[in-house]
Amino acid sequence: MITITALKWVPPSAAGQVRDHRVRWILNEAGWCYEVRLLDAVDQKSAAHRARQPFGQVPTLEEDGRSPMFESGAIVWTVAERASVLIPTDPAQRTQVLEWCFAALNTIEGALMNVAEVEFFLLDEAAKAVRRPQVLPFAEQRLAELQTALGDRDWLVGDEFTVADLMMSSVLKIALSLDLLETYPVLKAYQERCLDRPAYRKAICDQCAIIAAHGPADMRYEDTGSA
Ligand SMILES: N[C@@H](CCC(=O)N[C@@H](CS)C(=O)NCC(=O)O)C(=O)O
Repeated sequence: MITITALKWVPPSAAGQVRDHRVRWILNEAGWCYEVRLLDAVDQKSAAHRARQPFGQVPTLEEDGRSPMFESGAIVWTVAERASVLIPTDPAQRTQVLEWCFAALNTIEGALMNVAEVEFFLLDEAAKAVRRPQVLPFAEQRLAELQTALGDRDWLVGDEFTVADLMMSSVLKIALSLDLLETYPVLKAYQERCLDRPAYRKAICDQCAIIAAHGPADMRYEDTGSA
């Protein structure tokens, strides 16, 4: 049995964005069933969860007889490899897929998250106005470079959708939520192509159903530890 972790609730604007959608997506692509352990803020801090995820985050994946895993990219890659889905058999292409997975999570996601932190988490408008020009041009540069690298190809590696496209299109959801993709029509079309998969749609639908069934009180943000 496979068990993943997800958050009980996030603000509606973040529904469909929480990174367990990546793990749900690859498990759906593999056709592997899984259960979900829902966490609130207290659970995230618990020793039991820290043993699975040192930073108290989601997602994680546990499976009977195997060590628990954290980091969405590592989980997606490992499931894809074990299930032999969305990973080319050709060694050179396989290496390219791995490169693009790291590029998605390191080169692109970091740049986009800097902008997301300004737009979604900084509350002070004056602070936003100072920070935005420090991070936005760099994110835009990365998107432009990615668009150039993709060129007129449908997929990042080879002729088929791979886990590189799964990871990159998931990361580009951050750009979409920031309205940054309009300027990059090739990337926008690429992302739409990647997300047009039943396994993705089911992942998002399942995540959003859990979030809709809960509310902020379920997250026990203010728990004092006395309960
Ligand atoms: N690099 C990690 C990032 C995980 C992450 O940022 N998870 C967020 C949800 S999308 C989380 O758990 N946030 C709650 C927290 O950090 O306390 C991964 O890709 O798995």
